[in-house]
Amino acid sequence: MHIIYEPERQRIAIQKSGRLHKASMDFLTSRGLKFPPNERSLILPCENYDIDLLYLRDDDIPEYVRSGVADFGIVGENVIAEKGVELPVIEKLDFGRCRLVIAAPSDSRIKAPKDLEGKRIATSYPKLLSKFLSANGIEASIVQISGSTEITPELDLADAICDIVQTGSTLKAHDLVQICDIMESQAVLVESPQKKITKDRFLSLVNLR
Ligand code: PRT
Ligand code: ZN
Repeated sequence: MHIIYEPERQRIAIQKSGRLHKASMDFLTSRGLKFPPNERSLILPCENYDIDLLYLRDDDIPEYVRSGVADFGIVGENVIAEKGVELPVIEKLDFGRCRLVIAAPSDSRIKAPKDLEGKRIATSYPKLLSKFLSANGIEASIVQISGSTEITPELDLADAICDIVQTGSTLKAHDLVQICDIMESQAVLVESPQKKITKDRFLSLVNLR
């Protein structure tokens, strides 16, 4: 598909599918934006404003917004922090709330952060984990995997995990106990540092400026 670049249109990057998709759509429609039903398209034009939605993997949203390809994005603070991208936050959106924690099997000797010394920790958040470990003077090896970290201790790929927790039921199902918190997170509306004059139109439209 050939996408024509129309600089006067605003682009808002949101998660294509997953935990933040519906709440992101609901936020935009609650501010008056109307969208047609979408089956497969990765770019969805707004029906009543010069705005296009970009449907992306959440991990890609910070880079799209940083580079200015998207003017705005809705993404979890955890993802922005892991990518190490500085983006101005316009509004905290009060959904997608979760925590990044370290957890270990309940029968393990790992009960506190210092017990992680020399251990293997599986995570999809290697940068945030690495920062936490160095800030606490702990040397441990990071096992980087892309998801389902909770299974790694029982398969002996790791001694502990560093992952997102919301209700705690996944930890419980794998007999894992939280050792410490690394960060709290929620979805945020971020704007690109690349200025566009028309950006203010969107912000006043959604009553944010
Ligand atoms: O496909 P794409 O890359 O876009 O999506 P994804 O699979 O990477 O992310 P997705 O849809 O799972 O989550 C998107 C964002 O939602 C995350 O980056 C967080 O900001 C936020 N969020 C809120 C969560 C959770 N709650 C959550 N519970 N992200 C993940 N989880 C997972 C967690 O990884 C663990 O496996 O849910 C499990 C734990 O949940 P509880 O309720 O059992 O504790
Ligand atoms: Zn992702």
